[in-house]
Amino acid sequence: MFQKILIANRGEIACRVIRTARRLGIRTVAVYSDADRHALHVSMADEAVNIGAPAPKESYLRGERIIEAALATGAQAIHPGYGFLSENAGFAALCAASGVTFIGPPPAAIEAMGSKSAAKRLMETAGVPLVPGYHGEEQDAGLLKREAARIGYPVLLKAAAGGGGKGMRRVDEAAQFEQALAAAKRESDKAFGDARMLVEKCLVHPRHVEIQVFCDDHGNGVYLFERDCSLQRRHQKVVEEAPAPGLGAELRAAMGEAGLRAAQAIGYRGAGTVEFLLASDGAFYFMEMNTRLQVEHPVTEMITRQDLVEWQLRVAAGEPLPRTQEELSIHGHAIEVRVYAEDPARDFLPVTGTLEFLEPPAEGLHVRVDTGVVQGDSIGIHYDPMIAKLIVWDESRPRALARLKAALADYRIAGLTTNLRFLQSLVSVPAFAEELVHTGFIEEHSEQIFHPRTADADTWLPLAAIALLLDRERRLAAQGGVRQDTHSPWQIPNAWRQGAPRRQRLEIMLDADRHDVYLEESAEGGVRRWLLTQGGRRVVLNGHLEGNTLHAATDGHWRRLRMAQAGEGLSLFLDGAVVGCALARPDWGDAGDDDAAQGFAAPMNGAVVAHLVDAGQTVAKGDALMVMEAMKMEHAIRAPVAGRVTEFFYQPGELVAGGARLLAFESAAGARS
Ligand code: MV4
Repeated sequence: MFQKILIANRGEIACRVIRTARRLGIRTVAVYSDADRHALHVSMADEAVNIGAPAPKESYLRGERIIEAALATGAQAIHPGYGFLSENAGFAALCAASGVTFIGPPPAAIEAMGSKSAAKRLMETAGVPLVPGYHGEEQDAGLLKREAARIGYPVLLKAAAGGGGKGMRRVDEAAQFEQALAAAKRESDKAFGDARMLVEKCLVHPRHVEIQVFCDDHGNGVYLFERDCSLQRRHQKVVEEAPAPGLGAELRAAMGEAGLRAAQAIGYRGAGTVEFLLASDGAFYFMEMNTRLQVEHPVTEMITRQDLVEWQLRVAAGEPLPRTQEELSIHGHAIEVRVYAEDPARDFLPVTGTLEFLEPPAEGLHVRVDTGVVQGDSIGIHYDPMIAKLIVWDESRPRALARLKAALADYRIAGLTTNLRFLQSLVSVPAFAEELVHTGFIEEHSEQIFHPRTADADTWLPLAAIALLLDRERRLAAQGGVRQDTHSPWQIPNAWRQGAPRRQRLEIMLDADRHDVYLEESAEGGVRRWLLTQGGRRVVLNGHLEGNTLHAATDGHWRRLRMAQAGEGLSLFLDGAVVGCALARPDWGDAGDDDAAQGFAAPMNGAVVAHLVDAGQTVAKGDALMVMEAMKMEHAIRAPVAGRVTEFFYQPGELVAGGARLLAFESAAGARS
């Protein structure tokens, strides 16, 4: 076994590999670009070597520099992770030529899988089922058209040098063929410098089911069952699970053995993944083979209870496979989602920023978080904006799904936009629980996913009201919104007015809808209660917060909800449903001195748009003093009484955290806030 290895990667996969190496007593060398000087993987490794500027081609793709670092530190092997150089045959060959073991397949195996058409011809000889089609070298348009007619429309034109959906074009009828072929060839030539085409029968909404295979240097090969990765968006995997829902033992064995044959057909070594299209009739067809450890390998690890990186290290060091096929079995069900710094509301635009608050769910038997970042880290422009992989496991798929929803509810991130709510909506689509997964799933259910039904206000509005009220109280108290004497009724920011009922108006955003409610607080036997009125509706509320759990009662019906800060407001999670809520604007109520006592707290995260008066300028009650933007709306902060602003604490353009004090105000009567 190796004494020291170098990890030629960054982020979560580098940390993950280091964790296994450390467990095996193997010393580790990290490599890092200038942008990753303080990254987690650097601090986790025993040694670290700078390999250049942030741009991947100046650092993580510099094969020679990486091998130089391995030789300089005495690393005997290099683990490439995924992406970067992990499927670069030239790099694998350079490692071998430099006397450094490449922890992966032989260069020839990488080469063989580099061309889709060559790969398919290889698979054909190995008896691996292919989609009915043509993948020959002859590219005459007339021949291709005749092949399409033989196959039967609709057909798919696929770039031989393509992959991952790039260079695919569907043709529904013969009349479109010539024009579509010409366009597909142009695109492929432009993208890959290679215009060769495959023609295939187009399968409607197939599933993406991939087989994890492993081969050693002693002629042993096993499959570690399958993963279903059908939930994809623009050919990026979003949800991966193992085993594939509804796959019977016979089909599992047939696909596993076909995957193994595919690997053995190319003299494979190490970890590999053979991707199949699974049609609704149970027929399966080879799609492509990936000659690296996949991002989604943890779901396989969770159900087989194997550490695939340990397998990689052992096999690369010449050891036999740690298990035989008979010693492998499936335990329970695992699901993985990828948490990204991206904005689903803006077509999944990657976002950059600082992870000001980062609290993953607690890990254990049922929850695993593979991440390469910690709170305070920035997500930049140079690399994939993945924050973490969240993997859950339980005895069954329904229980694993429940774990996933709870873990997503417990994943709290602030400081930049993430896809967490999108993921929660996606896995909450009933069809997902019903196992109706296929490659068109996200498109088919986009309405439910991207515009989840506006919450049932009857159920959620009272819960949102109590959640927002208690959360605001807690945040103000934590930010000094409550002066030292926390026992004085004057200091509790709960709209208490001497001699007046503690009644306040809240405008609540429930998902996309605004609701006006009134809350009148009273105390019975020391227990706080509120009467919520909205139109003719009256609900008695009780509630208290314990960390991020809200205990709330509506008319005596107690429930426990998870709460998470979400942008300007909160996400509330109950029974797998998730609802966003926020205070649409602060309750200035009937202007009174004590409004000023609330210290003009920002109603929610937002940005200052403009100051509308000068500091020191006398204003009348109700005059707008400044404008904030939040929840994509502008909010005027008004003078609760006649007086003057003595100081603005934030300038136009500055970001403001919810609850932060915006300005200092002196009423005409001399009361300061
Ligand atoms: C197909 C197909 C339907 N019929 N081939 C997409 C990228 C590449 N992995 C192959 N892909 C497909 N090939 C035939 N003959 C549908 C897809 C496909 C797809 C496959 C797997 C996962 C997600 C997908 C999303 C869209 C289309």
